[in-house]
Order: sequence, then C-alpha cells, then structure tokens
Amino acid sequence: MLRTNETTPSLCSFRTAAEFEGTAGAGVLGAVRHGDRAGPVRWEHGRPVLPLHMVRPGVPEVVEVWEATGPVTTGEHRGLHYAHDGEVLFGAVDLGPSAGCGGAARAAYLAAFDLVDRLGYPHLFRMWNVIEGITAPDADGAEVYTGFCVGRARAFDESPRPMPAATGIGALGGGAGFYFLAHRSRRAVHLENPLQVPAHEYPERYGPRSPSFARATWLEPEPGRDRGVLYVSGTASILDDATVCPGDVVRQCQVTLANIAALIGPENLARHGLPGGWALSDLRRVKVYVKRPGDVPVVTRLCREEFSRRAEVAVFAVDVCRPDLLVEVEGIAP
Ligand code: 3EB
Repeated sequence: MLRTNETTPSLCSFRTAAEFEGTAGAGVLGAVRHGDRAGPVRWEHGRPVLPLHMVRPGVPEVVEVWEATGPVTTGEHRGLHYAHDGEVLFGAVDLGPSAGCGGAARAAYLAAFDLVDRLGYPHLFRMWNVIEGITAPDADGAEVYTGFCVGRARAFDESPRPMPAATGIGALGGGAGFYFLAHRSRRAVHLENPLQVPAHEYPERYGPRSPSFARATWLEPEPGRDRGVLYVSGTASILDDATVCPGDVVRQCQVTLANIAALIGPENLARHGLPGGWALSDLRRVKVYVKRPGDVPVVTRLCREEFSRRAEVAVFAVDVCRPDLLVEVEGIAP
C-alpha cells in the first residue's frame, strides 16, 4: 500500500533484552546488543546479532534492532555475518584483538564491499566501528585507532566508493568489530558539516591516514513518502579539525550539539541539494558516548534538554577516539 505524507521509517528501534528476546526474531533483520560482555557475532533466532561490551555489570543492556520489511535471507561471507530483506542489508564482523587490527580492518572492509556489490545493495549508508582500547598505544607506539584508520583507508583505496556516515568509538572489551547497513535501491547522499573539516581531509598530525567517513548520510524517501531519513555520524567537540574546550565536558557537549544542529539544519541540506532539514528535537534513536563515567549525569541532562521527550536516548560510558574528546553523539532524524 502506498501511503503519502508519511515519514519514511528509520528501520531502527532500541529494546530491552527481554523485549528483544520476546520477538524471537520476528520483524528483525539484525541486532546489536550493547551489554556487559562482548562476544563473536552469532545467530539468535536465525538473525545476526553482535554483542558489544558497552555497559558495566548491573546496567541494563540496550538492544539496537534493525527491522526487516520483508522475508529475510541470511549468510556468512569472508568472516561477515549478514541478513537482507530485499531492501536493506545488515552485516557485522569481529576483527579480533584491537591491537594491530589494521590488517583485519582492511580485509573485513573489503569483504563488506564485496558483499554489498555481489548481493546488489550498493548504497552503503551507515557504519559503526567499535574498538576496545581505541586511544591506547599499539605495538608501533601510535594509537590503536590510527592503525584501524590506516587499514580502513586502504580498503577504500582498493575498492573506491563513497564514504558513509559512521561512528568510531571505544568499548569496554571484546577487541574490534564493525557493523553496517546498505540499501538496495534508495539513493544515499553523504553530507559534510560546514563547521568541520571533512574527516577524510584531517591533517596528517592526527594520523598517516585520515578517518574514512562522512558526517551524515541522507537516505532518499520511499516512493510516496516524505523527507527521507538522515543518519547522523558520531559527532564530537571538533571545529575545523581541532578538539575544542578540552577538559570541559559541559562546553564539549554544547559544541557537539551545535555541530549536529548545523549538520542537520535546512541550510546544510540545501548546500547538498536536498530538501527539508531537521532540528535537534527531531533526532530519534540517539546514542551518547561519555569518556568519564562521572560525566554521565551532566551529559544526559544537557542532551535531554535539547532532544524531544520522544527521542530514545542511550548513554554509554566508553572511551572516545581522541584522548581530549569527552563526548560523542549520534542519532537518526526524524
Ligand atoms: C571525529 O569527528 C570524531 O573513525 O569512523 C566520529 C565518527 C569519529 C566516526 C570513525 C570517528 C569515526 O573525528 C570521531
């Protein structure tokens, strides 16, 4: 049935562990458990599930569910677990220990690119890179994240394609891994932020290869629906290429939210040839990452003041990818 003047669904919801287990896989394409232990990607009720170590014991798990809109087909390809429903492909992979994960990142990114090409889901629209000890020194003395960025950039060199919205974030355990979403038919437009240098153009002082991602990806609406959906990358207190307000979590949170507001607003959409635009109050399915556990209450309060009461907001106390960054925020509009 064709419905008009309706927002295109964003395909994502946050559930408790009990709610997720109650679905027994019905309506699920794939899921990511933000829980108190990590593990390899596994099948639950025939769906790929990635268990990430994102909360301390006793803190409730948040299950990010990607919803299926048709019959689901699943498989494994070069270490990736995946599921697709004729419209959307979900894939997830473990990279093993995060120290020295650059080679594994390159190989798994190439496997993901090969998968979306073979199965015919060419429009990659969102990726999450989750890395234990992201700012810790690697064997070569550089940060673990630096090695990850090198491997990822090589994959984009070897199999060039547009860089989608992404998150790069720490985890409490479990090594490194990533998950991603790609669309079969809907066009993806990748956005940059007028207040920030594109991450793939960061100067070399941040690492020999810059991070390969866009600030947001707009997925065009389904036929007969309005506006499309905007997937906002992990966003931090960075102006141009520099961290601002080091040590000040309140101001870092304000800069981060102002960055997102500029990114998703009508002026920036128009700059990318897109209609419409959003405000912070339109964000849904928000994930907030806070480096210092003691900062969680103040960051939660500042975010809640800006987001709608209808927004689902999950807050995780995990490391962020620069030593001086205290907060990172992502979300989906509307
Ligand atoms: C930044 O803006 C903050 O490496 O995939 C945000 C989103 C960040 C994605 C990634 C890193 C990544 O540079 C960090």
